[in-house]
Amino acid sequence: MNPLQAISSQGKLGKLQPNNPFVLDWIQKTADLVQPENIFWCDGSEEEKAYLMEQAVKQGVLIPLDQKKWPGCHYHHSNPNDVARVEQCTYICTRRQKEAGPTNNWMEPKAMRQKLQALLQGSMKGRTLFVIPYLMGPSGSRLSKVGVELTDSIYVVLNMRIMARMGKVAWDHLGNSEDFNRGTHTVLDCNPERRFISHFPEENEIISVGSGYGGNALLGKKCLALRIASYLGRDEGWLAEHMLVLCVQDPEGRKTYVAAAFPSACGKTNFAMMIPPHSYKGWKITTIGDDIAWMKPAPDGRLHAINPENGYFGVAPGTNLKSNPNAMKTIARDTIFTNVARTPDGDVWWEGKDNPPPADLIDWKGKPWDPRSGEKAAHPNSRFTSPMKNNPALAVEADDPQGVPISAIIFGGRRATTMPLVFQAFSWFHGVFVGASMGSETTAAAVGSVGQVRRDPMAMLPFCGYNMGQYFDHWMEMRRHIEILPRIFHVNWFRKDGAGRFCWPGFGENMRVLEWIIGRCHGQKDAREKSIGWVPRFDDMNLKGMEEMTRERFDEMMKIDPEEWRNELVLQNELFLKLYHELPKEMIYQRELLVARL
Ligand code: OXD
Ligand code: MN
Repeated sequence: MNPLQAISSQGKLGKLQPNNPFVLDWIQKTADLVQPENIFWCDGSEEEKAYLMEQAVKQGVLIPLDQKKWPGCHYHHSNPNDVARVEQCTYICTRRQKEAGPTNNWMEPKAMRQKLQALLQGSMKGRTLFVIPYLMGPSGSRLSKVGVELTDSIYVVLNMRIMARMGKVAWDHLGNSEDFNRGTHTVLDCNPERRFISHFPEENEIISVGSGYGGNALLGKKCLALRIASYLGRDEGWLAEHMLVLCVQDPEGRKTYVAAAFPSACGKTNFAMMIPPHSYKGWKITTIGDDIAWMKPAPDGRLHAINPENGYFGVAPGTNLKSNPNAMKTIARDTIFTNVARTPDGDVWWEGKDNPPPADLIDWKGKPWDPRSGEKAAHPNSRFTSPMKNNPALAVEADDPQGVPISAIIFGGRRATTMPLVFQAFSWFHGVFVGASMGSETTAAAVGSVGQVRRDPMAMLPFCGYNMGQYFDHWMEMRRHIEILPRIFHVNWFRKDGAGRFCWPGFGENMRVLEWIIGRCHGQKDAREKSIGWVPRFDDMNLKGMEEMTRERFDEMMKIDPEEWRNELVLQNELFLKLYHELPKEMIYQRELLVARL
């Protein structure tokens, strides 16, 4: 018997050990370091889920909700110090600092490993080490990747089995190969002083300690599918992006696939699950993914995208039957709610849910909520974790190993000023510049101040696993490998008028913008050339039924204000100066062209 078997769990479950010698060797070394009492080898089965759920409830990690109202659903509240991604504790550990670039925290790998080694030493004494084999992407896809996460958090296991394809499917995909991501995670004592989300892209490895929060602890998501994958994508000729992917089907049955990058908590899930307004008879939107896209040129000459995930880790506040009816149906069963408010009889509530707050609400910190306190009942970054298959608008292509051919790429930020509702870039290079110079207001998805405009290139600032300047270069370079290039657009749903009201109603009405975008891709919609790109005129967009959208209001929403753009250029320059040494020349050229046009 090998030593790993000796410390494997005693019951019938938790025994799916692979034969892969690289996996076994690494787990043995990790187990020797963290010294767990048990090793539980997850198989991803329903039986295992029932067992782990029961254990999590016994341990008080999960609270079952009212099973009539919320079948299969559970509640979790986290340590109040651990509610969001921590960019200041997130590191890219490459041998040379230049490789990580000026937008990432960097530490020399040996130094970081030493620090982590000390923290990991004996950290799982008396605890169970769960082995989570998982596959990012559809089974059988040339784009999919295997990861193995070792964690001492049962909450992480139960979330990972929603977010990724977990169990035998991953071992089968891996076979005897050495090509898998090694992920080690432990919550330790959940102390922000001892919190490190460390990436070693050169070794395809992640070590995350001190946090149980989704983006820091579900290692398949931001750590592997974005930071490590972006690094791998650069070397292997593909793109790992913070993008939703959706399918638009028009009344003739033609399908067009769109990828869109928005920063965290800016409505990607809502956009990916959008229901078109009533007047759009015969139009249908289906969801391929709501957060991450892996895109690679395919033999048909087009850029094909898959969603590496298998579930949604969405922001609860603001989700309701008007903003996102499909999400409300998705979360109605088999969902884990984290840090929303709850009632003693097993209901959940958050700010912006359809109903007013029920009496006896317990806030996200577990205390009775006083509506007069001025405090939020649910944390602004409270979340739901739901299986993708619950989504009534799930695209049939979501599981297609070939992925879907992308016709349009949309970049978008949350901007109260400056940015019009929509414009189209003149070319691929100009589009890359538009994405690279994107700015957005910060949100509660990361610890720190909320509402400040910062540069967030391609919505990847917190997620790019290497030098951002090289990342722009990689985007430019992709042009040579894609025969039929997607068109590139920029949108802003959040512009405000002089009275501080949103210019555009958003949500389902975004279909009107999408229709113009699709039309542009197929050469069926007109536009006017402006300094910043191609913009729709009032008559180019379908605004039927939007009485409030007069020509004057439309013009105000689309205005390119010279003063605001002068300021924008200064702000863009801050990032470009930071990246100056690695910035592709084309980027500087595009900037000069914009200045000249403005
Ligand atoms: C997320 C994020 O959780 O971007 O998707 O923070
Ligand atoms: Mn995200």
